[in-house]
Amino acid sequence: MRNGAIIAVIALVLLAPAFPASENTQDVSVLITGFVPFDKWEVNPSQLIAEELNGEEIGNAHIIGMVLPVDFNESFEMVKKAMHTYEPSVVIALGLDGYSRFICIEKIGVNLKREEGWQLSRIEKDGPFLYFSSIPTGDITQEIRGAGIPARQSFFAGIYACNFILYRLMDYIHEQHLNISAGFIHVPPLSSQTPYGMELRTMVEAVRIAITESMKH
Ligand code: PCA
Repeated sequence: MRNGAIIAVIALVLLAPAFPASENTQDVSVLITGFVPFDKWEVNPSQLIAEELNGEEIGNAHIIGMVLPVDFNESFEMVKKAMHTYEPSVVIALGLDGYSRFICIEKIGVNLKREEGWQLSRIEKDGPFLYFSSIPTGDITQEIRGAGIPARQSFFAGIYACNFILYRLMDYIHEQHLNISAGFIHVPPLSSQTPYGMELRTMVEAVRIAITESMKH
């Protein structure tokens, strides 16, 4: 009897990983952020994408879309709070690159920011010069292109709010040892904004692909 009980416990322990509890299949969350309009851009497509994806289910992930102010510290504080509230396994921040005609999957965040009057300073005084994003940028680029959407990997996210959020995100994840894949995607303007722009639904589709690929890692 005693031996039987021990064998049963051992069998349960060994078999458990093969039969994950069914409640575990829906509780992954993905945080997608966009920015409000800035400079001459009266509409920021990254905001519209985050709003559109908010509440959507992709695979077994629940998407949380949020919109950030174009303010260095305030934007990152909001992301940090959301990471603690929702405990996402993937965070992808989005922003507008007004001069691009591609979806740009950013690979690198640099430790530089542009202040008022084009003054340059470090984001983190003693931080590393760069961080790599931890979403699979190559696979994402390939899959988005495979869907017929113009996309490329980019190795410079600029020195403004978008690069800042990418750098701070990677720095925080690194410092806190969080198990989160994170990265940044720049989108072009909407086709209603410039002749070289892209339709909103195409951009939303590209970000869905990025989420799917990021969840595989
Ligand atoms: N694009 C800017 C900031 C906000 C946005 O959407 C950038 O590329 O830094």
